[in-house]
Amino acid sequence: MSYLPEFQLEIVAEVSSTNAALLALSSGIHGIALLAKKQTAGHGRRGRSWDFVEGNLALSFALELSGEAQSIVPRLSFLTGVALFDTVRSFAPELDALILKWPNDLMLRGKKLAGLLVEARQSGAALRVVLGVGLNLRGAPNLPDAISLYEATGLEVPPEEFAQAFFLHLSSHASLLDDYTKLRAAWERRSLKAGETVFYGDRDHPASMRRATLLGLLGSGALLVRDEARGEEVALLSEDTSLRF
Ligand code: BT5
Repeated sequence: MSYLPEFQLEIVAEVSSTNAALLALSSGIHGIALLAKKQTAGHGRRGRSWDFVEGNLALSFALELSGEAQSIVPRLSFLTGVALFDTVRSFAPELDALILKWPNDLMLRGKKLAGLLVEARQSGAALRVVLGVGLNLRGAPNLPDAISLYEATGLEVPPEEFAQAFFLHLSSHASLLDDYTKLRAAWERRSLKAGETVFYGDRDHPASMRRATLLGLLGSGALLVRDEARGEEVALLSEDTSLRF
């Protein structure tokens, strides 16, 4: 079953947040994609801010899901991660140390190249889902762990071109939404390997970070790890947990 429409890309000069702009539309957002040349108040999870540098990608796309289709929401973020990874690779095939980091980051050489934010609102029987991608194409903000594609490769990829390539990759992988086992394998191939050491916790409180061994993804989208000190398995939920490696 195909859950993904053909996205219609709209480009605007400036917006506070592409996610907020799509969520503010009351209806008819299924299949709309919004690219902003400038984003002035982008946000991440739990109210964190997402910094924008001119020439970077600020892109959101929306779906309206009814009934059983609503169960694919956790899968959408993994599918988006896979498509994002492959899009970057298509522009920079030789790029090393590109890795997906649960739940929603694309890391390059240990630094954050892109972040993904999934927001959903119930609207009558339908669930409106907006997926937002921020990717440092041209410049990284002045943060210790941020990197841009330009600084890593010297490539100048226009955001519109990146967005078009991204939707091609998204649609070419869309059938993975029907098969979680395959989707998980595709995501894990582009991510850290089971058995690697990670640190998990609330990244806004570094002292809370705990050492663990990575075990793998669960069907719900949670990440299973073994806490080293406690010796027990813990399922991490994306809303309140960050990962470091
Ligand atoms: C995310 O949140 O990584 C999701 C970011 C999604 C941004 C897109 S842009 C288009 C759409 N419209 C929006 O308003 N949002 C989406 P989170 O995991 O909470 O990470 C946020 C943290 O990443 C911040 O607290 C900073 O530490 C870091 N950060 C902020 N801007 C960054 C950047 N440009 N590059 C790398 N790291 C950044």
